[in-house]
Amino acid sequence: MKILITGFDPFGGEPVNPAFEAVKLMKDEIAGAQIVKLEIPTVFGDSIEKVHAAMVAEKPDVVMSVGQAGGRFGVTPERVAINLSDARIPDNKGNQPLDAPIFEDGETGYLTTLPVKAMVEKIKEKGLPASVSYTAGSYVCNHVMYGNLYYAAKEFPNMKAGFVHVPFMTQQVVNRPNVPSMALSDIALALEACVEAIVENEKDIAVAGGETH
Ligand code: PCA
Repeated sequence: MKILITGFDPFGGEPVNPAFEAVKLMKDEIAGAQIVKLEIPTVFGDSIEKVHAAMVAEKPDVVMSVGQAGGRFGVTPERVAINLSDARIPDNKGNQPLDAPIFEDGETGYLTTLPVKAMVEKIKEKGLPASVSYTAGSYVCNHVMYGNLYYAAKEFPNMKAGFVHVPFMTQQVVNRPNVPSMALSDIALALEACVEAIVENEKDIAVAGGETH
C-alpha cells in the first residue's frame, strides 16, 4: 500500500506548522505501507493543485492530508469536507475567498473514506488524545480535504482520502497560557497510528461516537 501524506507550511504568523513538521518525523514505512511525504502551501487553489499533481504522479492508494488546528485538544481526524471557502484571514498569497464554492461541479459535501473511528481508537491506544471532528472549518484545510475527495471521486475511485487536524506543538504555546498543545514527537506518533489504522481497517469500526453539539 502507498500512502501520500501532505502537511501545510506555516500560516497566520506562526513560525512553524506542526503539520508538516510532524509529517517529516514519520517513518517512511509503517505497517508495511510506503509513505510519500509532501509539503503544500497554505494557499487556496495552489494547495489542491499540488496534491492533485502528486495523486497523478504517485497513484497512491490513500491520501491523508494534515493541518494545524491551533486551540484544539488532541489529534482530530475529520469526517466531512464542505464545498465552501469562507476565509477569516488571508492565505499565504493574500487570497481571502468569501462564501465561494470550491468546485462548481462538486457535491455539497463529501464524507471521508478513511476509517476515522479506528484512527481515533488507535491513537488513544498509544496514550495520546484524539477525537473525531465533524468540521474541518472553511479555510484552506477544508479546501484541501474537499479537493482530495473531489478528485478521488472523479478520477481515482479506488483511492481513499481524508484529513487530520493536529493541535499546536508545545513550542507554539510557550506564551499562550492555557492553550492545549502536544509534543511534536507525540503528534508524529499519532499520525503513524492513523496510518496503522488505515492499513488494518478496510472499513471503519462501528463504535459509539459523534457529538451532540
Ligand atoms: N491549518 C489551516 C490551513 C493550513 C493549516 O495547517 C486550516 O485549518 O484551515
